[in-house]
Amino acid sequence: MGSGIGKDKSSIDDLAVLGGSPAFSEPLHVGRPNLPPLERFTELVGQIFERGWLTNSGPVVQEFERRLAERIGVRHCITTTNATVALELVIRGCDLSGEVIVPSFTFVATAHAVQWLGLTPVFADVGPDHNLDPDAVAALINERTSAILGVHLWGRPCDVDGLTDVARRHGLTLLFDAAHALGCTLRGRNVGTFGRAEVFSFHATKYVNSAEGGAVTTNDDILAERIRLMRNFGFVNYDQVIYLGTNAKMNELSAAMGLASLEQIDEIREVNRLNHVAYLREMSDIRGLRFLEFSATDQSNHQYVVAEVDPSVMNLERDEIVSLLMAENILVRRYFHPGCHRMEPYRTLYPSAGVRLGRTEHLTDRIMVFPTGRAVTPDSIQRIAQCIRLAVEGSSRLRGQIDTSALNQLPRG
Ligand code: T4K
Repeated sequence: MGSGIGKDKSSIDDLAVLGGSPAFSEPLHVGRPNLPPLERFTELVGQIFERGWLTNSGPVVQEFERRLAERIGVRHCITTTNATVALELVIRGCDLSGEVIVPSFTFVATAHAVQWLGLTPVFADVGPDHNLDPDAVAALINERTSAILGVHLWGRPCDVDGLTDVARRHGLTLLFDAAHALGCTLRGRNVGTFGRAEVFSFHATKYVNSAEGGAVTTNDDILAERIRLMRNFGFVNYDQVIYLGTNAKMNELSAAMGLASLEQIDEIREVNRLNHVAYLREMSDIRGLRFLEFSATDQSNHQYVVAEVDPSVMNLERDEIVSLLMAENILVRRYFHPGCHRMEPYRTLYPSAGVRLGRTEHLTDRIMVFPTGRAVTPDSIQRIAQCIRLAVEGSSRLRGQIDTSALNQLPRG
């Protein structure tokens, strides 16, 4: 996992885009898993081998669910194969129909879950906090609307009060995609307890990881029962099926990874928080680069280090600085470029959505996300800052000269 720090750079000519050697000899990724101690994982796997019980709500899954529910302070936590499927179960479990209002500024899974079930995702713009703007949501409600699906982007909670108010006034179901927000709070209350249900992701790149995995949390007993049935083909006992179902079960090996990962979250939160502080310290003086801040009173997992590039001040486009950093082996990401509404099938299905998504388009053209977690050290953050500082100082020489075409052709892992 070492990032292999290369030679120091002292002038613009040392930048890799101008022929210098990369700042890092190995790629520094966004989303490197914060792996739990191998001994703890193998201890749990050893127990799984002894029991010979691999899936179908085994003891490790049950323990993972119990600990998550306890930590979040919610009555039900139901794990699944991943968060995308968890969203689908929730949407189906709530009997939604017609239109569901979602942000376009999110990972495409949020919209896909709605579209996959034959409903229509209606994209609403976000506010300055990058989350759904309740006024923009209210303006899109009509007789076909059945729900609002907010996303706590970057782990910063939505305007829950504002969205709850809109949902109540119009009799809509309110759900949250909390894939980024495990361990985050809003005025002291844990994410995972809002709306009718919330959905978490335990993908390898997440704060808590089970390699692949997700969960639904809810205080709604009826919905919880439906989701438990749906994730296991609708079986209520050995032979009896009483509900339409699918196979969305988390297996014991994933749960072992999840449990071991959950046990280290306080330590990872602190690593992430200190990295965030270091990014702010090293780069707050760089013109045209503004890091997203987090509430001082609420808790965050600091899983994402997010910055906005202002090209008119930096004198470089976001994609130019991203390409320049990639040449240095700093694989910053353009989450969530270009916005769901500009991806297929949505751009073809809903071609006019962009008209009302001014802030979304502004952000998706300017945001970049930096590596964090255990894979990042204060030294590496200093090194990243050095590259950006040299680029900004030499921007008049670099502007328009950096080839950004490769960004749209990067293979997926
Ligand atoms: N809602 C929201 C708001 C979400 O952000 C997501 C997922 C979901 C719903 C759906 O959750 P799941 O159904 O996945 O549970 C990644 C993840 O694949 C995705 O789970 C996540 N959001 C999204 C924000 O990030 P990519 O496109 O960045 O994946 P990828 O494969 O490029 O991985 C990122 C980097 O992580 C790689 O460059 C290297 C590193 N990596 C990755 C994996 C898988 C590792 O070092 N080891 C690994 O095992 O989407």
